[in-house]
Amino acid sequence: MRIAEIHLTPVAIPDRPLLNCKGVHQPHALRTVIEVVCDDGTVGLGETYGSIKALEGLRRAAGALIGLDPFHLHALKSRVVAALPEGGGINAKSAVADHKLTDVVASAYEVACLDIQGKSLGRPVVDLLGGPVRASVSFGAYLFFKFGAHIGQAQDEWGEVLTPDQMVEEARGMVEAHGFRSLKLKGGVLHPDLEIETMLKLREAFPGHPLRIDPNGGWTVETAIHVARKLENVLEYLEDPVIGMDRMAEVAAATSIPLATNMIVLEFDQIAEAVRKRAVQIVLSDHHYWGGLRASVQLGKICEVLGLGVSMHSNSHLGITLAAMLHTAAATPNLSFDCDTHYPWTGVDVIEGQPFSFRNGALAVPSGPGLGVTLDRGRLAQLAALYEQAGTKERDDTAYMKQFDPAYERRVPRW
Ligand code: GKR
Ligand code: MG
Repeated sequence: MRIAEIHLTPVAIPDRPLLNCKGVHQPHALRTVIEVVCDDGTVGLGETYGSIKALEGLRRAAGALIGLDPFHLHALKSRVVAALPEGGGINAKSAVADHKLTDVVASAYEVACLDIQGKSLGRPVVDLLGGPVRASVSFGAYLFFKFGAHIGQAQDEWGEVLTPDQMVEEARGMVEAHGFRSLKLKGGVLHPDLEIETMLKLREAFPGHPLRIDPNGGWTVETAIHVARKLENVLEYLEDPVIGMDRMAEVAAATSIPLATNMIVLEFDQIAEAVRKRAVQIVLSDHHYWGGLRASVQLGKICEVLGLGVSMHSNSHLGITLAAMLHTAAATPNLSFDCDTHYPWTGVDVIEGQPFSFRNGALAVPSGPGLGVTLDRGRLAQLAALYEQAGTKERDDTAYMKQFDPAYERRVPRW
């Protein structure tokens, strides 16, 4: 069995005006849907970022993968590395952390190859990762402050969320609709004292629900320590309060709240320094940039050995990514926190049938062969057409924020 063709389809997903420390989500989030077709007709699916750099990297590596045995995943990685000799970072200039292009590209194709392997063996991907340690995976509510509407559009069903009380209502909506337990607030948006008040109100409204806040490095060390003192017995973990290993270590030394990250430990090479400096206690895995599903499971093992916890990061995504996250989470024994997902904000999908529906905040691991999801060509065509119409080719939350507020400036840290 050999790879015969690769099809890459950039798509746009309607998104809400969700706020973070760098600005606001644009009307569309971008993704790329990957189809790897083998000479026997088996098709493997993948999904990754939709930025120009991701797309170009995927395109350039595609030619090098024709003829590859989809079971030969080490060869896949070396072919990708050889096809992209300059490697380079993948994220837009306005992002606050960067990922290696070669890891992102290899990961996207690895997922598709694992889908092919599973389909040809008649086994779910989780069985290729060591088999499931859990039949379902729990997710948390991803709470965002938000504007009520995109520029020129009517208010969306969530309305404006810019105060602590409005955030409690957003959380209530998420919990009632999906049964989530953990509640994660995207912070770094309002003044830190208002975000402290928000967390305290969430604690009051949802006793017993694990709470987290993630300002994406939007705070100074001083602010982060102030927030941590106020929320000492409130948070399950504090995610990326500050940017940089040394600053994280300073905050970690000043609080008993575990610090989590998807911004300072993004690669295997960074784990040793983080441990030496006691900068983080929990690493968020994400197969899109850690190098794939197998690498994410390996990350879990390394964290276990080093006494670090593991949680799972998310960006805006579709059901192919969600299926890949489910198989990975199910095969990571020490993933002991509810995973992040933006899926409830997404509202559309490219897979056949009903979109994934959370039950008590959890999703069953798909049991069909491979990833267990099938591409709906009609839906793919619609979102591909939207990509062409939308005209957005890069995520830039800061530029879009400037359209709401021309005086807005990107400042990390802001508070
Ligand atoms: O979607 O605004 C967002 C998030 O801030 C996202 O870009 C981050 O990558 O969810 C992420 C995080 O946990 O840092
Ligand atoms: Mg984060």
